[in-house]
Amino acid sequence: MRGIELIGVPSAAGTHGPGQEDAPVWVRDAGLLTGLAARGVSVRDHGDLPRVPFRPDPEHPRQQNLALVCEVAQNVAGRIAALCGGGDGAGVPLVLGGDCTITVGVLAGYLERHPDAGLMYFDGDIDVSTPQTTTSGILDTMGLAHLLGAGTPELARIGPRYPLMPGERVIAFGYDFAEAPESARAWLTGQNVTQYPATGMDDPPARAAEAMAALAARSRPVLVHFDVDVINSTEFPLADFPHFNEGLGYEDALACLRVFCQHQAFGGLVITEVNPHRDPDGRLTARLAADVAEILAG
Ligand SMILES: [Mn+2]
Repeated sequence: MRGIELIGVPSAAGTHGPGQEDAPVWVRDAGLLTGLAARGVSVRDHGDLPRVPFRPDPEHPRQQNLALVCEVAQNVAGRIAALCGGGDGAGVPLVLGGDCTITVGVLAGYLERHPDAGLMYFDGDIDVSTPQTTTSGILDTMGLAHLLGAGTPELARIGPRYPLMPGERVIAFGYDFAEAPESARAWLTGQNVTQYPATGMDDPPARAAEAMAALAARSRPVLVHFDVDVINSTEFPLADFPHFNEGLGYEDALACLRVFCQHQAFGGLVITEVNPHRDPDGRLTARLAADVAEILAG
């Protein structure tokens, strides 16, 4: 069993309201750490990066808080590169977000050590908006676009190369058509990103195994971006931005996560978009934390 290098990124810089800046502490305390310890998983907890609460940014309506988002991403990149550089004894990174834009920073750091890495983008959204095409200006709807080199150069060019990821090394898994217009899906196809939308998906764990095998065959190790909004909010309303009656059921989503994280090529997990404000009594987060601990223990 490999150990875990844990880091929290308490940032809501890239989103539309408060909450996610408190997620890393919330998830740790919901039983993640005790669950991992109880299963004998060795965890090195590197603490949290500086807390970045949400703030409005009316001066930049098409790229809200871009400078802050880039600063957080740069910080994350530096920390991840250092954590992954610990030699053979280094565990796999487990990153607790924070909004979705932190994954751009995680990848930027990860690629310093793993230039052939793949990305399983397990998310209820397609995230291919750009400051040119957006209506909201919210950067956490733009993460995948920037990873693939589109969007604003300040964010797309933060890593060791440009674009950060070739499309062939990315799979978009679990987004719903309701949040992904045909034009966005076509753009992603044009980037050679293989897609497994949740809409109409039969047997999600089997599709997850197929997707993971395909990605691992052309890119290793595989980093898993897990936005909890990939889970139907009607059943499990923990995500910052709800997706009601869309996406995967809780059990199916966690079964897919299990497939990704227990694959031989698995190389790290980023958990994003947990909003403690959606879970006042902590029950949803406790369930998620227990299941994630069980999955990571293998
Ligand atoms: Mn999402």
